[in-house]
Amino acid sequence: MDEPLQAPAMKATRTVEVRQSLLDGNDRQAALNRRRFQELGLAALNLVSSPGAGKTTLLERTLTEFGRTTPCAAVVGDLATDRDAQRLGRSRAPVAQITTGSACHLDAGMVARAVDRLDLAGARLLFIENVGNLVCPASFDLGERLRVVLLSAAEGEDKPLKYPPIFKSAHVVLLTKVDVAGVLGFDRAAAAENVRRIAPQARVIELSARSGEGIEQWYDLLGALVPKG
Ligand SMILES: Nc1nc2c(ncn2[C@@H]2O[C@H](COP(=O)(O)OP(=O)(O)OP(=O)(O)O)[C@@H](O)[C@H]2O)c(=O)[nH]1
Ligand SMILES: [Mg+2]
Repeated sequence: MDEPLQAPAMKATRTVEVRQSLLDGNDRQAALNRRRFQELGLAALNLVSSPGAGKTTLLERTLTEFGRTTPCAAVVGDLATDRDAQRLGRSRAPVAQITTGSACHLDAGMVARAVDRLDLAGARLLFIENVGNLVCPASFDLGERLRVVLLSAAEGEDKPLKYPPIFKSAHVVLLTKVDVAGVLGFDRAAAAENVRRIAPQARVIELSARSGEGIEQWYDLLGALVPKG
């Protein structure tokens, strides 16, 4: 009788231990990344959202417009293809694609290896576009200075209430695709209120990478983040 009762409990304990040591290892590498970015005079941003919330579209515009005066670089993670790296590379910024295979998030080691492939001379900001996923990236520090969570008008106002960990970990929340908020019946004020309830620490910016509404606020925030000197 004892055996079948004990086995699942032991398995659960081991799973927790393995997960904890994975996260500890990631935190150590994230600290190394953070120090490396500091030494390079670089501020790193980790962009997280569900698939299709508009990370790459915002970065395409940012690298072209903001990147004109402030050199930037990007690392982008997807399960497969280098489509996003190709899109971002049109700006002529240094870009590295990470293909994770089946992993649903980036970890600090993947970012370190991708950064090895980039010529970061002169770059002041490093954008890290995470794999589209509103759950797993919450637990993985990449060594970023700022975590930016995107919530698009197409997803509904309730996502901060339903996926709290990622929003609690955000420094900034971008409400994206506000150009189509009306047609989608997306209540911008209600969404911002839900973010404030779950993540009172986060700065909220409503923007559209398509129409350009709100984009100056985003650029002001990036400008303030650029390391001095
Ligand atoms: N109307 C509108 N559409 C947008 C906006 N930003 C992105 N889109 C569209 O949303 C779709 C997804 O955009 P992406 O930028 O590829 O989204 P993503 O978050 O990078 O997606 P993944 O990398 O797959 O997670 C594309 O069809 C974009 O054209 C916006 O501001 N307004
Ligand atoms: Mg993308």
